[in-house]
Amino acid sequence: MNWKTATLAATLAVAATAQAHAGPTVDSVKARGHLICGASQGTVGFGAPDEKGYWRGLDVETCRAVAVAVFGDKDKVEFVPLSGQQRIPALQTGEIDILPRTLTWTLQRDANGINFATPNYYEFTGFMVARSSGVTKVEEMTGASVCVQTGSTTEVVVNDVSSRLNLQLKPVVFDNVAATRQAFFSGRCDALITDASALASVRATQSKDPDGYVIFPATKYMDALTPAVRHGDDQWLDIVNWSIQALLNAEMYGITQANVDEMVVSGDPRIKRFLGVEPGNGKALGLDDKFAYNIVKQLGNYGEMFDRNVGKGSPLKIDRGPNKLFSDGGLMFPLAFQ
Ligand SMILES: N[C@@H](CCC(=O)N[C@@H](CS)C(=O)NCC(=O)O)C(=O)O
Repeated sequence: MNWKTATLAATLAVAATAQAHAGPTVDSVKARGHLICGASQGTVGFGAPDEKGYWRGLDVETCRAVAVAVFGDKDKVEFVPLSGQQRIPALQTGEIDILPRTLTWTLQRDANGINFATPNYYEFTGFMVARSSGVTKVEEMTGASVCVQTGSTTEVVVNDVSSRLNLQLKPVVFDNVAATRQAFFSGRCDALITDASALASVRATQSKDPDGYVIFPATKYMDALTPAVRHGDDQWLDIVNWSIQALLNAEMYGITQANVDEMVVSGDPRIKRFLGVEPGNGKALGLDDKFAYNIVKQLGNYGEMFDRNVGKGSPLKIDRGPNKLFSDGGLMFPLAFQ
Protein backbone atom coordinates (compact mmCIF):
# COMPACT_ATOMS: atom_id res chain seq x y z
CA MET A 1 0.00 0.00 0.00
CA ASN A 2 1.42 3.39 -0.88
CA TRP A 3 0.55 6.42 1.25
CA LYS A 4 -2.33 7.35 -1.05
CA THR A 5 -4.16 4.03 -0.85
CA ALA A 6 -3.46 3.81 2.89
CA THR A 7 -5.09 7.22 3.43
CA LEU A 8 -8.05 6.26 1.29
CA ALA A 9 -8.51 3.00 3.20
CA ALA A 10 -8.44 4.88 6.50
CA THR A 11 -11.00 7.40 5.24
CA LEU A 12 -13.32 4.64 4.07
CA ALA A 13 -13.01 2.84 7.40
CA VAL A 14 -14.12 5.98 9.24
CA ALA A 15 -16.97 6.50 6.78
CA ALA A 16 -18.18 2.93 7.23
CA THR A 17 -18.55 3.34 10.99
CA ALA A 18 -19.93 6.87 10.77
CA GLN A 19 -23.54 6.07 11.47
CA ALA A 20 -25.25 8.03 14.20
CA HIS A 21 -26.89 6.36 17.16
CA ALA A 22 -30.51 7.32 17.46
CA GLY A 23 -31.21 10.00 20.08
CA PRO A 24 -34.32 10.38 22.25
CA THR A 25 -35.81 13.31 20.34
CA VAL A 26 -35.60 11.83 16.87
CA ASP A 27 -36.91 8.53 18.27
CA SER A 28 -39.96 10.17 19.82
CA VAL A 29 -40.56 12.34 16.73
CA LYS A 30 -40.48 9.23 14.53
CA ALA A 31 -42.73 7.27 16.88
CA ARG A 32 -45.24 10.14 16.92
CA GLY A 33 -45.13 10.43 13.13
CA HIS A 34 -44.63 14.19 13.01
CA LEU A 35 -42.51 17.02 14.36
CA ILE A 36 -43.87 19.57 16.86
CA CYS A 37 -42.59 23.05 16.19
CA GLY A 38 -42.90 26.15 18.41
CA ALA A 39 -44.32 28.95 16.27
CA SER A 40 -45.09 32.60 16.51
CA GLN A 41 -48.51 33.94 17.45
CA GLY A 42 -48.68 35.45 14.00
CA THR A 43 -45.93 37.41 12.26
CA VAL A 44 -46.41 37.26 8.51
CA GLY A 45 -43.10 36.37 6.87
CA PHE A 46 -41.76 34.43 9.85
CA GLY A 47 -44.65 32.37 11.11
CA ALA A 48 -48.38 32.69 10.54
CA PRO A 49 -51.19 30.57 9.10
CA ASP A 50 -52.48 31.76 5.70
CA GLU A 51 -56.20 32.20 4.90
CA LYS A 52 -56.52 28.42 4.48
CA GLY A 53 -54.82 27.74 7.81
CA TYR A 54 -51.54 26.56 6.21
CA TRP A 55 -48.50 27.76 8.18
CA ARG A 56 -46.06 29.91 6.23
CA GLY A 57 -42.90 31.89 6.94
CA LEU A 58 -39.13 31.64 7.21
CA ASP A 59 -39.21 30.10 10.69
CA VAL A 60 -42.07 27.81 9.71
CA GLU A 61 -40.13 26.59 6.68
CA THR A 62 -37.08 25.98 8.86
CA CYS A 63 -39.26 23.48 10.76
CA ARG A 64 -40.51 22.06 7.49
CA ALA A 65 -36.88 21.48 6.41
CA VAL A 66 -36.30 19.40 9.56
CA ALA A 67 -39.54 17.48 8.86
CA VAL A 68 -38.22 16.73 5.37
CA ALA A 69 -34.90 15.56 6.84
CA VAL A 70 -36.63 13.16 9.24
CA PHE A 71 -39.70 12.06 7.25
CA GLY A 72 -39.07 13.17 3.66
CA ASP A 73 -42.26 15.25 3.99
CA LYS A 74 -42.48 18.98 4.70
CA ASP A 75 -46.02 18.60 6.03
CA LYS A 76 -45.25 16.11 8.80
CA VAL A 77 -45.17 18.94 11.30
CA GLU A 78 -47.56 20.51 13.79
CA PHE A 79 -47.20 24.18 14.74
CA VAL A 80 -47.89 25.36 18.28
CA PRO A 81 -48.27 29.15 18.57
CA LEU A 82 -46.40 30.47 21.61
CA SER A 83 -45.92 33.88 23.19
CA GLY A 84 -42.45 35.26 23.84
CA GLN A 85 -42.76 34.16 27.46
CA GLN A 86 -44.06 30.64 26.74
CA ARG A 87 -41.61 29.62 24.06
CA ILE A 88 -38.51 28.55 26.02
CA PRO A 89 -40.39 26.65 28.78
CA ALA A 90 -42.33 24.84 26.03
CA LEU A 91 -39.02 23.60 24.64
CA GLN A 92 -37.52 22.76 28.05
CA THR A 93 -40.54 20.68 29.11
CA GLY A 94 -40.72 18.71 25.86
CA GLU A 95 -43.99 20.21 24.61
CA ILE A 96 -42.22 21.06 21.35
CA ASP A 97 -39.21 19.49 19.58
CA ILE A 98 -37.73 22.62 18.05
CA LEU A 99 -38.09 26.35 18.49
CA PRO A 100 -37.41 28.48 15.44
CA ARG A 101 -39.29 31.59 16.50
CA THR A 102 -37.34 34.80 15.97
CA LEU A 103 -35.32 33.76 19.03
CA THR A 104 -32.18 35.77 19.69
CA TRP A 105 -29.16 33.67 20.70
CA THR A 106 -28.10 34.94 24.13
CA LEU A 107 -25.86 33.58 26.87
CA GLN A 108 -28.61 33.40 29.50
CA ARG A 109 -30.91 31.45 27.23
CA ASP A 110 -28.12 29.18 26.03
CA ALA A 111 -27.11 28.41 29.62
CA ASN A 112 -30.70 27.71 30.60
CA GLY A 113 -31.47 24.28 29.26
CA ILE A 114 -31.47 24.97 25.53
CA ASN A 115 -28.98 24.74 22.68
CA PHE A 116 -28.93 27.06 19.71
CA ALA A 117 -28.47 25.58 16.24
CA THR A 118 -27.53 27.65 13.16
CA PRO A 119 -28.86 31.23 12.87
CA ASN A 120 -31.53 31.55 10.19
CA TYR A 121 -31.78 35.37 10.28
CA TYR A 122 -29.55 38.26 11.39
CA GLU A 123 -30.74 41.73 12.22
CA PHE A 124 -31.21 44.64 14.61
CA THR A 125 -33.88 45.34 17.18
CA GLY A 126 -35.88 48.35 16.01
CA PHE A 127 -38.36 50.96 17.13
CA MET A 128 -41.45 51.85 15.13
CA VAL A 129 -43.09 55.24 15.67
CA ALA A 130 -45.80 57.26 13.93
CA ARG A 131 -44.31 59.35 11.12
CA SER A 132 -46.35 62.29 12.42
CA SER A 133 -44.22 62.28 15.62
CA GLY A 134 -41.30 63.61 13.56
CA VAL A 135 -38.96 61.20 15.44
CA THR A 136 -36.45 59.46 13.17
CA LYS A 137 -33.77 58.19 15.54
CA VAL A 138 -33.31 56.86 19.06
CA GLU A 139 -31.67 60.06 20.35
CA GLU A 140 -34.95 61.90 19.73
CA MET A 141 -37.05 59.58 21.88
CA THR A 142 -36.68 61.28 25.28
CA GLY A 143 -39.60 60.42 27.57
CA ALA A 144 -41.30 58.14 25.02
CA SER A 145 -43.51 55.28 26.17
CA VAL A 146 -42.65 51.98 24.47
CA CYS A 147 -44.95 48.97 24.00
CA VAL A 148 -42.81 45.93 24.78
CA GLN A 149 -43.43 42.22 25.22
CA THR A 150 -42.37 40.11 28.18
CA GLY A 151 -39.99 37.22 27.61
CA SER A 152 -38.17 39.01 24.83
CA THR A 153 -34.72 40.54 24.58
CA THR A 154 -36.42 43.81 23.71
CA GLU A 155 -37.17 44.39 27.41
CA VAL A 156 -33.42 44.51 27.99
CA VAL A 157 -32.80 46.67 24.91
CA VAL A 158 -35.32 49.33 26.02
CA ASN A 159 -33.67 49.61 29.43
CA ASP A 160 -30.13 49.56 28.02
CA VAL A 161 -30.83 52.25 25.43
CA SER A 162 -32.74 54.36 27.90
CA SER A 163 -29.96 54.35 30.48
CA ARG A 164 -27.09 54.68 27.97
CA LEU A 165 -28.60 57.77 26.33
CA ASN A 166 -30.50 58.96 29.44
CA LEU A 167 -33.80 58.92 27.53
CA GLN A 168 -36.15 58.05 30.41
CA LEU A 169 -38.11 55.68 28.19
CA LYS A 170 -41.26 54.27 29.78
CA PRO A 171 -41.79 50.57 29.00
CA VAL A 172 -45.45 49.50 28.82
CA VAL A 173 -45.33 45.74 29.12
CA PHE A 174 -47.68 43.13 27.57
CA ASP A 175 -47.55 39.35 27.60
CA ASN A 176 -48.63 38.52 24.06
CA VAL A 177 -48.04 39.66 20.51
CA ALA A 178 -51.57 40.80 19.65
CA ALA A 179 -52.00 42.92 22.79
CA THR A 180 -48.60 44.58 22.32
CA ARG A 181 -49.31 45.56 18.71
CA GLN A 182 -52.88 46.59 19.36
CA ALA A 183 -51.76 48.83 22.21
CA PHE A 184 -49.29 50.57 19.93
CA PHE A 185 -51.77 51.10 17.08
CA SER A 186 -54.41 52.39 19.47
CA GLY A 187 -51.99 55.05 20.70
CA ARG A 188 -51.27 53.53 24.13
CA CYS A 189 -47.50 53.95 23.50
CA ASP A 190 -45.35 56.30 21.40
CA ALA A 191 -43.23 53.45 20.08
CA LEU A 192 -43.27 49.69 19.48
CA ILE A 193 -40.05 47.74 19.92
CA THR A 194 -39.14 44.33 18.47
CA ASP A 195 -37.01 42.78 15.72
CA ALA A 196 -36.89 45.26 12.82
CA SER A 197 -38.17 42.55 10.44
CA ALA A 198 -41.19 41.86 12.66
CA LEU A 199 -41.86 45.61 12.71
CA ALA A 200 -41.68 45.65 8.89
CA SER A 201 -44.15 42.75 8.87
CA VAL A 202 -46.53 44.45 11.31
CA ARG A 203 -46.35 47.69 9.36
CA ALA A 204 -46.95 45.98 5.99
CA THR A 205 -49.69 43.61 7.09
CA GLN A 206 -51.39 45.01 10.19
CA SER A 207 -51.46 48.78 9.92
CA LYS A 208 -54.10 50.74 8.03
CA ASP A 209 -51.48 53.16 6.75
CA PRO A 210 -48.00 51.61 6.32
CA ASP A 211 -46.59 54.96 5.14
CA GLY A 212 -47.67 56.50 8.41
CA TYR A 213 -44.96 54.69 10.38
CA VAL A 214 -41.17 54.79 10.45
CA ILE A 215 -38.78 52.10 11.69
CA PHE A 216 -35.21 52.74 12.88
CA PRO A 217 -32.61 50.64 14.72
CA ALA A 218 -32.80 50.65 18.52
CA THR A 219 -29.17 49.61 18.91
CA LYS A 220 -26.05 49.04 16.87
CA TYR A 221 -25.71 45.46 18.18
CA MET A 222 -26.96 42.81 15.79
CA ASP A 223 -29.03 39.79 16.87
CA ALA A 224 -28.69 36.26 15.56
CA LEU A 225 -32.20 34.79 15.40
CA THR A 226 -31.56 31.11 15.89
CA PRO A 227 -33.65 27.95 16.08
CA ALA A 228 -33.14 26.15 19.40
CA VAL A 229 -33.46 22.62 20.76
CA ARG A 230 -33.29 21.14 24.28
CA HIS A 231 -30.00 20.50 26.02
CA GLY A 232 -28.77 16.94 26.11
CA ASP A 233 -29.59 15.50 22.70
CA ASP A 234 -26.62 15.98 20.43
CA GLN A 235 -28.00 13.93 17.57
CA TRP A 236 -31.11 16.10 17.36
CA LEU A 237 -28.99 19.26 17.41
CA ASP A 238 -26.92 17.81 14.55
CA ILE A 239 -30.05 17.03 12.53
CA VAL A 240 -31.41 20.56 12.98
CA ASN A 241 -28.03 22.14 12.20
CA TRP A 242 -27.50 20.18 9.00
CA SER A 243 -31.07 20.72 7.83
CA ILE A 244 -30.42 24.47 7.99
CA GLN A 245 -27.00 23.91 6.44
CA ALA A 246 -28.66 22.08 3.53
CA LEU A 247 -30.58 25.27 2.70
CA LEU A 248 -27.41 27.40 2.81
CA ASN A 249 -25.26 24.93 0.87
CA ALA A 250 -27.90 24.63 -1.86
CA GLU A 251 -27.80 28.38 -2.39
CA MET A 252 -24.00 28.34 -2.50
CA TYR A 253 -24.04 25.64 -5.19
CA GLY A 254 -26.79 27.40 -7.18
CA ILE A 255 -29.12 24.45 -6.56
CA THR A 256 -32.77 25.49 -6.62
CA GLN A 257 -36.10 23.75 -6.28
CA ALA A 258 -36.44 24.02 -10.06
CA ASN A 259 -33.01 22.67 -11.06
CA VAL A 260 -32.24 20.14 -8.32
CA ASP A 261 -32.97 17.18 -10.57
CA GLU A 262 -30.53 18.48 -13.18
CA MET A 263 -27.88 19.01 -10.50
CA VAL A 264 -28.08 15.35 -9.49
CA VAL A 265 -26.04 14.51 -12.59
CA SER A 266 -23.38 17.10 -11.77
CA GLY A 267 -19.79 15.85 -11.98
CA ASP A 268 -18.71 18.03 -9.04
CA PRO A 269 -17.80 15.68 -6.15
CA ARG A 270 -18.98 18.23 -3.55
CA ILE A 271 -22.38 18.50 -5.18
CA LYS A 272 -22.59 14.72 -5.49
CA ARG A 273 -21.94 14.36 -1.77
CA PHE A 274 -24.38 17.14 -0.97
CA LEU A 275 -27.24 15.63 -2.94
CA GLY A 276 -26.55 12.11 -1.68
CA VAL A 277 -25.47 10.78 -5.09
CA GLU A 278 -22.35 9.81 -3.14
CA PRO A 279 -23.77 8.16 0.00
CA GLY A 280 -22.66 8.68 3.60
CA ASN A 281 -23.76 12.09 4.84
CA GLY A 282 -27.39 11.25 5.58
CA LYS A 283 -26.41 7.95 7.14
CA ALA A 284 -23.94 9.66 9.46
CA LEU A 285 -26.83 11.69 10.89
CA GLY A 286 -29.22 8.73 11.01
CA LEU A 287 -31.13 10.18 8.05
CA ASP A 288 -31.82 9.29 4.43
CA ASP A 289 -28.73 9.93 2.31
CA LYS A 290 -30.95 12.09 0.11
CA PHE A 291 -32.10 14.36 2.95
CA ALA A 292 -30.51 17.49 1.48
CA TYR A 293 -31.86 16.70 -2.00
CA ASN A 294 -35.31 16.23 -0.47
CA ILE A 295 -35.12 19.55 1.40
CA VAL A 296 -34.23 21.47 -1.76
CA LYS A 297 -36.80 19.57 -3.84
CA GLN A 298 -39.59 20.45 -1.41
CA LEU A 299 -38.54 23.89 -0.16
CA GLY A 300 -35.81 25.31 -2.39
CA ASN A 301 -32.62 26.89 -1.05
CA TYR A 302 -32.22 29.54 1.66
CA GLY A 303 -32.31 32.41 -0.86
CA GLU A 304 -35.57 31.15 -2.35
CA MET A 305 -37.01 30.74 1.12
CA PHE A 306 -35.92 34.25 2.10
CA ASP A 307 -37.32 35.85 -1.06
CA ARG A 308 -40.76 34.28 -0.94
CA ASN A 309 -41.29 34.84 2.79
CA VAL A 310 -39.68 38.16 3.66
CA GLY A 311 -37.77 39.34 0.58
CA LYS A 312 -38.58 40.62 -2.86
CA GLY A 313 -41.30 38.02 -3.53
CA SER A 314 -43.18 38.91 -0.34
CA PRO A 315 -45.19 41.91 0.86
CA LEU A 316 -42.35 42.74 3.27
CA LYS A 317 -39.67 43.37 0.57
CA ILE A 318 -36.82 43.14 3.09
CA ASP A 319 -33.33 43.46 1.61
CA ARG A 320 -31.05 40.40 2.00
CA GLY A 321 -28.53 42.63 3.83
CA PRO A 322 -26.62 40.58 6.46
CA ASN A 323 -28.61 37.51 5.44
CA LYS A 324 -26.71 37.14 2.18
CA LEU A 325 -24.25 34.29 1.91
CA PHE A 326 -20.74 35.17 3.10
CA SER A 327 -19.59 34.95 -0.54
CA ASP A 328 -21.96 37.85 -1.33
CA GLY A 329 -20.82 39.88 1.68
CA GLY A 330 -23.32 38.54 4.22
CA LEU A 331 -23.13 36.47 7.39
CA MET A 332 -24.67 33.21 6.18
CA PHE A 333 -21.92 30.61 6.17
CA PRO A 334 -22.38 27.19 4.54
CA LEU A 335 -20.35 24.42 6.22
CA ALA A 336 -18.89 21.44 4.35
CA PHE A 337 -21.01 18.37 3.63
CA GLN A 338 -18.18 15.86 3.89
N1 LIG B 1 -35.58 38.44 18.95
C1 LIG B 1 -36.18 38.86 20.16
C2 LIG B 1 -37.60 39.28 20.00
C3 LIG B 1 -38.39 38.29 19.24
C4 LIG B 1 -39.77 38.08 19.74
O1 LIG B 1 -40.17 36.96 19.95
N2 LIG B 1 -40.50 39.11 19.95
C5 LIG B 1 -41.79 39.00 20.54
C6 LIG B 1 -42.33 40.36 20.78
S1 LIG B 1 -41.13 41.53 21.17
C7 LIG B 1 -42.77 38.36 19.62
O2 LIG B 1 -43.60 37.65 20.10
N3 LIG B 1 -42.69 38.70 18.35
C8 LIG B 1 -43.69 38.36 17.40
C9 LIG B 1 -43.63 37.02 16.85
O3 LIG B 1 -42.62 36.33 16.98
O4 LIG B 1 -44.63 36.64 16.23
C10 LIG B 1 -36.10 37.78 21.22
O5 LIG B 1 -35.57 36.72 20.96
O6 LIG B 1 -36.57 38.01 22.33
